[in-house]
This record gives sequence, structure tokens and C-alpha cells, in this order.
Amino acid sequence: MAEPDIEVLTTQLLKGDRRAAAKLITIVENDPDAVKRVISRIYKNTGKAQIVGITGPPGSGKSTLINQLASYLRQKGRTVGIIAVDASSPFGGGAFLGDRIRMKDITTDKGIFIRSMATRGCKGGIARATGDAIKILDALGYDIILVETAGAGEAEVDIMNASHTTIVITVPGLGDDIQANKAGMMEIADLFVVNKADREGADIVVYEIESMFRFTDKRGWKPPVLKTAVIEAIGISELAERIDEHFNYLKENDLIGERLKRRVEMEIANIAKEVMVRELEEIRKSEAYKKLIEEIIEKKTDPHSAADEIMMMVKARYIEK
Ligand SMILES: Nc1nc2c(ncn2[C@@H]2O[C@H](COP(=O)(O)OP(=O)(O)OP(=O)(O)O)[C@@H](O)[C@H]2O)c(=O)[nH]1
Ligand SMILES: [Mg+2]
Repeated sequence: MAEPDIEVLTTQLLKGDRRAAAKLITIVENDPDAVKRVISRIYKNTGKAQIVGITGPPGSGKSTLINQLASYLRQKGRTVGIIAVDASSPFGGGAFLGDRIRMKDITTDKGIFIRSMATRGCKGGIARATGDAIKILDALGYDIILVETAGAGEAEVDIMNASHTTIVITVPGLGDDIQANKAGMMEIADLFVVNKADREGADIVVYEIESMFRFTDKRGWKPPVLKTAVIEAIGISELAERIDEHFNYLKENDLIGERLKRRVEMEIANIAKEVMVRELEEIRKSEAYKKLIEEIIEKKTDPHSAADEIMMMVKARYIEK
């Protein structure tokens, strides 16, 4: 996309234009070369939104919970952005329609923005693109951003690290393999939700999680364990309260800055890695690269010296842009 388009779109974004936000997210997903131009124009306007990550096994009710929570927050007058990473279930469906407290149509309500992002087809890594999409919605001026991801892969953990509050959902009656997965999830959780409490066994799961945290209160925050039946919106208002409570805890203890620092440290390393890999892939297609291979075979140079040369090429290519 041409430079002026990005300038126009970012200007519109900062004025609160949702359509500009949608277009810019498409750009950061598909055009790694344009990302820098987008983010550098809006970065100063980020840092205001409250970011909440929601993760948990497939089918645990993440999308339903987000639908209900978004509906609740809208009733409280807050603007809500939703980003769903690789979510198999669509948003704005049954949960909203079945909501007893009728809310405005999700597509016409200007205070809500929903976006799905697919791992496949996303150029340059889903964690980076999701981080950039969060920044775009933040710069749009939305109060709270809810991010859904499934599973506990490396990318998902990176995405969760972009949140102020990470909610880990679990449900009664999961298999052993999923239970084993829980250890990794435990570490990133600020808040646990045992969903589908309308089913048998929820109390046992609550007890299990609580007993794991009995002695680990060093952070000064003991992750609460909430029971919900989000399909009926049961537990949603308490969940909303606890999310804000955790955000206030971060603010009061100067932990927002600390989390930001940790995130930025990781983020710039990932971006630099992404840029280097991308440039390297281009260089591998070049004549100069083929020539280097020949020179190594002819013993005119060696692989390590050649790699140094390649690093110089990466740098030269990047500076040129
Ligand atoms: N009984 C019961 N069913 C629920 C509850 N919450 C969600 N469900 C159902 O569980 C199924 C999965 O819900 P989703 O919200 O799509 O779950 P998800 O975690 O987003 O699923 P993926 O995006 O596929 O990982 C749907 O059929 C929901 O209606 C609940 O509190 N109780
Ligand atoms: Mg989902």
C-alpha cells in the first residue's frame, strides 16, 4: 500500500474511525514492510486501553464469555475492542441474541469492534500482528480490548504477555492431556474462570486450582478463581469487577510500567528477528548469495566469513528501505 494511504488511514484512526482501524489491521497482517509506517505514526497514542487476554482449551467458552463480557461492559458505557486469534467459533452470534438484557446490534454499535485474526496467511508471525492490532485499537481510543487465543503455544504466551490481565478458562471434565497442559497456563494466569458451572464437577476444579495457589502469594496478588456459566451470563458482573480490581492492583503497585518494560523487551527482539529473517530470505534469492556459495566451494572464503558478509547485506538492504 502506498505511503499516503497509511498517512490518511492513521489520521482517521486517531479521530476514532473504526473502518480505518479495520483497514490498518489488514495492513499489519499482510504487509510486513508497511507495519513500521503504521505503528510509528500511532505509537504515541497507545497505552491508554485496558488489555485483557482470555485463553483456555477449545470449546471452554472463551467466545461466549467475551460476548457476554462485551455486552456487560457496553451497558456500563465502555467501548470494547475484541480480537480473536484463530477462534473457531464466530462472534456476535447466539450469545448476544440470547442475552436477556437486550443489547444493540453488534454490527451497528459504534462502541464495539470485532476482529478475527488467522495464524494462517498472517505474514510475519501472529504474535507480532496481534500486538500491532492491539495497538491500533488502543490508538482508536477504545477503553478495553479483549483478546481471545486458544492453547498455550509460544505465540499464545507472547500474545498473553501483551495483556494487563490474563484470564485462564477451564471447564469441568477435561481429559488428562489438557490437565497436563494446565501447568504452563497457571503461570500466566491473573484470574481463573471455571466455566460451565451449570455442569457437574465445577467445585472440584475450583478446589484443585485454589489448592495449587495456597502458598504462592508472593506477587501480592492471589489469582481469584471464579465460577461462571457464561451461556446464562452467570458470573459476568463479578468477572468484570475482578478484571478492574486486578488492573487497579497493577496501577497501585507501579506494575503497569514493569509489565510494559517486559513486553517491550520481548517485542523488539521479536521484531528484529522477524526483520532479519525476512531480509535473509530475500538475500538467499540473490545472485550475490549464489556467488558466495561458489566462493566457499572454491575455498576463496569460508562459511563464517560468508555469514558475516550476509549480515552486512541484511543491514544494507534494511537501511535502503
Ligand atoms: N453448558 C454450558 N455450555 C457453555 C457455556 N459456555 C459456553 N458453552 C458452550 O460451549 C460451546 C463452546 O463455546 P465457545 O464460546 O465457542 O468456546 P471457545 O472456547 O470460544 O471455543 P473455541 O474458540 O473453539 O476454542 C458452545 O456450544 C457454547 O454454547 C456454559 O457456561 N455452560
Ligand atoms: Mg472461540
